[in-house]
Amino acid sequence: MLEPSQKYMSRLFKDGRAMFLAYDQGLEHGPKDFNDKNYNPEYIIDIALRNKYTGLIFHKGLAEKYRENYSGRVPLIVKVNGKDNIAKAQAEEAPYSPVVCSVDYAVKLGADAVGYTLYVGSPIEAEAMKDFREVQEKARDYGLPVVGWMYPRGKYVTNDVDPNIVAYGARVGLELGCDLLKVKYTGSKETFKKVTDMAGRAKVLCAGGLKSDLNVFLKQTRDILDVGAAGVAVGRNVWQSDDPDKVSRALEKIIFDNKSVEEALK
Ligand code: FBP
Repeated sequence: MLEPSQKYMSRLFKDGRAMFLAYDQGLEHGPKDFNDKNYNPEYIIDIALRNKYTGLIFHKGLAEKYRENYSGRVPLIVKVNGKDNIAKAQAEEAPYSPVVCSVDYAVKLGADAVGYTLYVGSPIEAEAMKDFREVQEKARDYGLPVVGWMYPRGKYVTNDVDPNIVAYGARVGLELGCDLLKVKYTGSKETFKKVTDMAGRAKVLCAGGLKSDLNVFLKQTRDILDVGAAGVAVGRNVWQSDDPDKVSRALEKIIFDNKSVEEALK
């Protein structure tokens, strides 16, 4: 197969739009992201099930242990590479995220897509590109969509949200065979258009980033959709909120019903 199967793509998208709940931060950031509710994967799964998420992003350990809670009820995206955040200085200089789950195993877990973080521009990017080639081609054997976390980073990247660098990251994802690209927000609608342009036929999803003011986050979401993004893959702005259902419902209205921020908050 040279493209992802429609069976999977139609689960991940509703009318061409996607809304994924990301919960890989336990590995990527550690406990500092969590409070006394959201450290528990069951709390996150319940948010996904109560609302209209079209994907739940887990590393393999959560996918295994919490299977009975989510399986068959929300599409699963398995992150197949990952790293912790303890050797921070090294990660800032030369980031590398090893493969921690094979595509074969992701399929056994019932994945509807696989996710891979590529630190574009890292001094050891060549290693990651080889890993990614194997992941991407194996995913094709199964018709599984490939979601690329396209994150320019490392000592040669001075500003990881510079529009030119985010757009370059998106283009790298298109060139390497990603079907969906998860990128960071560039700060404005105008600059984000360059990112969606460079992404070509790959679908662009925006990460949420650090928890921000709800209006600011929703405006960012409205803006990225207006310039061609397909949706969001968001974590902290939802599950660090005191009212994750309110955030989720507003996102649904913007993403699936094309509402304005004001209408979404009514
Ligand atoms: P958020 O919406 O919480 O920012 O999550 C998006 C995400 O890409 C996660 O999937 C991932 O764990 C994290 O951000 C990576 O963040 P960082 O930029 O610190 O590597």
